[in-house]
Amino acid sequence: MTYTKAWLNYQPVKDAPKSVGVVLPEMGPIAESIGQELILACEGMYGVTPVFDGTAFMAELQILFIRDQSGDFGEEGYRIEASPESINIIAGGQRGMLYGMFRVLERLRLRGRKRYTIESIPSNPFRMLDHWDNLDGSIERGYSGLSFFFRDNEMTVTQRIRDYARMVASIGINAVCINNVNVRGVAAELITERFRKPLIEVAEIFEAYGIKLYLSLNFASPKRLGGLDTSDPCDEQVRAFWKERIDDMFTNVPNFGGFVVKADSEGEPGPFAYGRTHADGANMLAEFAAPHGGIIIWRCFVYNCQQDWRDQKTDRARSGYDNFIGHDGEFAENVILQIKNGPMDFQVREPVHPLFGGMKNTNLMLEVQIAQEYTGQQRHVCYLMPMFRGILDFKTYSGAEADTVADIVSGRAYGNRNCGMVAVTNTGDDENWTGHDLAAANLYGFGRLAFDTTLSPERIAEDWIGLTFGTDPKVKENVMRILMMSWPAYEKYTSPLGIGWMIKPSVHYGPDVEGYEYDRWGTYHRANHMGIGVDRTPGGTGYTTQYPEPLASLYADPATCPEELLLFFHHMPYAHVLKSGKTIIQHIYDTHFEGAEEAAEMQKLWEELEDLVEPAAYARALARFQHQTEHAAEWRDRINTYFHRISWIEDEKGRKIYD
Ligand code: GCV
Repeated sequence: MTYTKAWLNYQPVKDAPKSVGVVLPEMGPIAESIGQELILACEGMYGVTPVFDGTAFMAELQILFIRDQSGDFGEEGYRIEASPESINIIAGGQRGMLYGMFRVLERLRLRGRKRYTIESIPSNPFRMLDHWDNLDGSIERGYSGLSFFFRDNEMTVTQRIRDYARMVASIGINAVCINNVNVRGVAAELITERFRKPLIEVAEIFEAYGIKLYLSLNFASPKRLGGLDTSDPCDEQVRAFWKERIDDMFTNVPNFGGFVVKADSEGEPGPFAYGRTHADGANMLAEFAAPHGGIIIWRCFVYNCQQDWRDQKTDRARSGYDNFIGHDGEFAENVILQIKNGPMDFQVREPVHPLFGGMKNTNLMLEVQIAQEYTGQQRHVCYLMPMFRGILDFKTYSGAEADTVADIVSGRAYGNRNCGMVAVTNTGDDENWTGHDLAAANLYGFGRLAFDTTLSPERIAEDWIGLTFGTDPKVKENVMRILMMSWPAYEKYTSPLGIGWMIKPSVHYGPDVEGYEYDRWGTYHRANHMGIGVDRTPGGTGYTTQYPEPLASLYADPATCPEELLLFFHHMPYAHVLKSGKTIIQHIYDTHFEGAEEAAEMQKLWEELEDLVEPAAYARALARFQHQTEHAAEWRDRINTYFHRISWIEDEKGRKIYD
């Protein structure tokens, strides 16, 4: 299948030098990738093949790689000193050179040959992508085609994996887990001989781009693969099973990073079945991975998914914190806890997960989802960098001098070495990689933001637009407007004021206000004829008490609770007046009309680019914008009708609401 080059699309540029010389005094797979990329880029941009020999210094443009011995840049940082004639990329290791080179190529494409100096050291040690790819080729919550790692219970090793590795290395990703955290059926056998050969091939491709290969494992493997009658992490035979498997994987698969584990979560097996804690489970695996420098990434997405909707005390939002906080400090140094950004599940708006401020003596990783499971599934545009920016900037009040989420997950706040950011990725084998062409902005953006957590969403979008669509000012203006209005618009026409859900069960797409209301998943809005929202104050589920002060009090009082989260924390009457002067019900009507209009406006902004964007990309995205406009109107009408019917309160503006 053919596929686009996304943002690595090296189109001819204006100020092309007639010759390019490269001095790269390095050997090995990463150095080779650097050389190959420079050839590709210079041929595409300038129509010249760079020389790598002694004549390099005579070229009109020279690119020099210099190894820095000071240690200041670590393995991954770099300094670029550029002028129109020569560019020095100074780094402490080859990964730094690789990242520096990609930044140089971006600048050459976006701004031409200029004089500048940049220094960059990644904010986060781990910058990871998690694939939820299944062995049969399907992708759980995947909205851009099938897997390019697996098909028909086999691994596929193709050029596409190399191009994927190039793409994600260009944004600084250094770890990728290739299989779904729900490890079902034959996927459990990825840690056996059966998949060894293709796994080594993928690991080697990744290695050439500075990416460690990770696998999700099934905690019940001792029973399922080893024929034991238990998977108790404290059982000697179970320990022996894991030691043998883990030694084998690290010894025989080069560039292997470790494992991701979803345990005791949504039906996946875990230590609870044996009366053991998550620390027992994670540390046992970590003990065997440690001699190899391996990492165990343990997910905190643990909650009761068999809840009774009548039970108003049990609160899914509480569960991550309740299950893990008591184990702070117990996890081994090579365990990283992977925590979703919010306490529920990647909704369009959630408070920041209280574990970020809570677990000070544990390595933590922020998990976000660019697959847009609940934010339009790559059919609606929803540029998520503004949301991620807000999460990273959130002050946890956990006590350290610098204690935002960015400070914590970078390791700065509490001196942790193993930590970072991970995204559930949005790639598949679709022609454009990400289903919606504009969804690639989330992939690109996540990598850039994980590498440099100080970047603004606008700055990232500007770079992505230029690299993907070229530098036409109208394209830049319109696509920027679309991206920046997209998350607020999506929030407006879907569920209001932080309450979340209201989507069709299972598929998680399209409006269904009561879809999850009487279900077992702990996802309720509790709307009745008087009001809506979940009381999570001390008088309700008590979730607010999981935050330190002043956050606990701030959230517990409707007068100080940030309004965009009001219904997440409080059950409020429809007649409650917001700071805008509007009642909640009027806010619901207004935002739904506005959001649907904004969806139509985004379509219009795209249509203005008909002759300015490559025709195939234009057509692909246009079809999605048309769907989004219609679907946003459906959301508007369903939500407004529902609340009109149960509240009996009229829209002040007398607009059309169906009854
Ligand atoms: C991989 C949500 C999704 C599931 C996913 C789960 C998780 O519940 O709907 O498909 O499972 O999150 O993060 O493990």
